[in-house]
Amino acid sequence: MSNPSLLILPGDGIGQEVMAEVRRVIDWFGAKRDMQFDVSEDLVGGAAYDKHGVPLHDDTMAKAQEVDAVLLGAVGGPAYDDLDFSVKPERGLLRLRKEMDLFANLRPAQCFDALSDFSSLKKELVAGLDIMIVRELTSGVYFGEPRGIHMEDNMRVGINTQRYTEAEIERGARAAFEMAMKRDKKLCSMEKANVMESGILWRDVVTEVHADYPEVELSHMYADNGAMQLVRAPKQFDVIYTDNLFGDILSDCAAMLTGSLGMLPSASLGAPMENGRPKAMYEPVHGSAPDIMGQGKANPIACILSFAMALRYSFDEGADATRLEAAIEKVLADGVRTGDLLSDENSTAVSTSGMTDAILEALDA
Ligand code: GGG
Repeated sequence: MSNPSLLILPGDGIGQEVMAEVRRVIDWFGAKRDMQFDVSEDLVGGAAYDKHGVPLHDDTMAKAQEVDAVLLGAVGGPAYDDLDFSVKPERGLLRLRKEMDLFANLRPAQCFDALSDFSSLKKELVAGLDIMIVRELTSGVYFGEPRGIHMEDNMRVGINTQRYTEAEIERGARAAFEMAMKRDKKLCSMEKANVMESGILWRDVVTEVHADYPEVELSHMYADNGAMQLVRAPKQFDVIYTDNLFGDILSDCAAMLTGSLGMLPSASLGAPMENGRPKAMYEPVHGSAPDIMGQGKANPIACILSFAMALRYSFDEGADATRLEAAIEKVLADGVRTGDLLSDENSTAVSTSGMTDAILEALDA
């Protein structure tokens, strides 16, 4: 039987730095757990644009469709800000999500004990926090037509369209209810049904799907209230289901409850393939962070935790995913910190690779 295949797309900025660390973790699993992957690497985002003039080459797209899982770093950067939207680095990422049909984006926001003692937030607010945000990823305002900037009465007008079909809302809702069934059986759906037609439809469809999951306690919240509640009392939530744009914003908000955006992994899952496993891409929630690139300051944990999600959802290696997460928890408990994380006089400041050194050491122990 052939080894499971993994396509690595480091992308831009700190995406390249954190992915180099994930490759060390993959190597550890190969050497110490006899877990062999067929790993290939390719370009996406600005790096692909620099070489091919497009943010994702067709050959790379084809490879992504064939492998068992894609692991992506981050895309974007100021060097590409003035490019036409059709070739911006982010378009490479959106193409992968759309053409692989990765409609369910799982964004877990977990607060590790060692990071719960914020100066700006009360410890009891976030200690033990464990939320799963399910973001619809292939539709909504990111993809709706018409879109563009045109002239009207001698003025530029920018247009985006928020568009959802009931089928799109429904399949994401089913993924969210299934997730709730495996957890605390509580689902909060967030939209803006007070001001948006798509929000009204969203609320209707989620309520209809609820009939198939009577054990799950369903609530609805306007997304602006949801943002406030996330900061005010985040532990009221278990699973949150929301659309593409609100999901992007709310998960960044939730990230700060965990200590840093550098802590949040994600899994983007589609329909099952022939082998029964979902089409999948894993990436840290953070972007390319051009302000800290090349300085050894990036926190590799979000990307390493994304690999842990790949072990769990694509490779049926849940025990090894837990082993990796436990190693990260230990390292944080030991006070090892990249610059983005809360530290005190007992902490040990480390670089990007220093954090991985500590994680590998904990895995070895
Ligand atoms: N690793 C995530 C990343 O690179 N994000 C940059 C980006 O373009 N994100 C768009 C989005 O997820 O809304």
